[in-house]
Amino acid sequence: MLKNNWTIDEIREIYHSPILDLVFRAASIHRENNQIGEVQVCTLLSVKTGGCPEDCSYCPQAARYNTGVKVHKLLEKTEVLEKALEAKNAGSTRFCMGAAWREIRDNSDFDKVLDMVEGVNEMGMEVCCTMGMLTEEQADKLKKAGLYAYNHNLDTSESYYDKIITTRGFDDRLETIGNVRKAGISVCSGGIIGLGESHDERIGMLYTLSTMVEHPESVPVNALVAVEGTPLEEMKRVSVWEMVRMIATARILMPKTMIRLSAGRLDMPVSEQAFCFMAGANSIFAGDKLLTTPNPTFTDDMAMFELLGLNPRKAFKDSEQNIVAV
Ligand code: SAM
Ligand code: DTB
Ligand code: SF4
Repeated sequence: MLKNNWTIDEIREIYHSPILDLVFRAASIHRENNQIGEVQVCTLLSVKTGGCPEDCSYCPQAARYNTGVKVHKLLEKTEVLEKALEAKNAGSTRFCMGAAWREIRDNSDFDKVLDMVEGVNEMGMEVCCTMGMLTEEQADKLKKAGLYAYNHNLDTSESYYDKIITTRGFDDRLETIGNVRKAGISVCSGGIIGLGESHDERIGMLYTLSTMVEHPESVPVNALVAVEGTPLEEMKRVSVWEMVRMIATARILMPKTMIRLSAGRLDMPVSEQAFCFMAGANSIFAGDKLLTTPNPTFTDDMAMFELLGLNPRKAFKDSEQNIVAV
């Protein structure tokens, strides 16, 4: 049974339990609820990079920081479909397009995005977008075009939010997530650790996610990639134990959700990543680039899958909708 009335105290107790007990409990729950060894492979593509008006202190794409990212306007559909096919041929089943926008606007760029979504869906991949805030009507249009999932991270807890971002509020995030849900699109929402937040703030973020009326279908757990030029450039890399604690707690709270070991894998040896899979992670971003920062190569990841006996998850397993002949 899924539970969405977790209390902060219950979550705190789980989160602070001895690490081996925590991992054992999470691994047991993972086995009872999911196909063991199955890992969803997603690929990201930044379809519009940099120049974002927001002030998210972790983000290399905010226009106000000097980070040297190569800014470009919205890519053409043909280029996007080429990249999606490349990802599909490499074994990826979900393709996520990111745009450095504060919000989606009703303009010709949005029409182009709808076209891209349609194209990728026709290729038989789960299509995901992460493009900032959106309205109910925009979510409906994306759904009609074939969008499978929308990524919109809480990023951090409600209490720490204004230390990290001032150009929007935590409630704006919840509103967009609500619009995605109403349109019948799969919700992908998680956050970042290593922003200087306390344990209680990590617990607070997990509380918001796990007490949603429906748990998000996927929860990315990112380790901050500290990028030169951002206000958080000096932050220390989080330890594997912090990632494991976060992943294991998320797995216990949300047994059926895909928990994605997201940004930060480049610096993690296979042994550390194995611990995260043991703790319940069952999804990764593959391909040598995340949005703007490097990630392990497909070849390295396939070698890791072979070594750990992991198998890529098939597309559309949770839904009979959107299936197209391929
Ligand atoms: N602009 C949209 C938004 O903010 O929702 C979508 C793109 S934004 C780059 C997507 C997500 O990337 C953010 O919510 C954040 O969790 C993650 N992200 C950005 N910079 C990061 C970094 N340096 N380290 C880890 N995750 C990061
Ligand atoms: C998510 O939670 N992590 C991904 C994806 N969703 C969009 C993005 C990570 C970005 C890391 C920094 C970069 O490459 O620009
Ligand atoms: Fe813009 Fe998203 Fe980066 Fe924030 S995280 S600066 S909204 S691209």
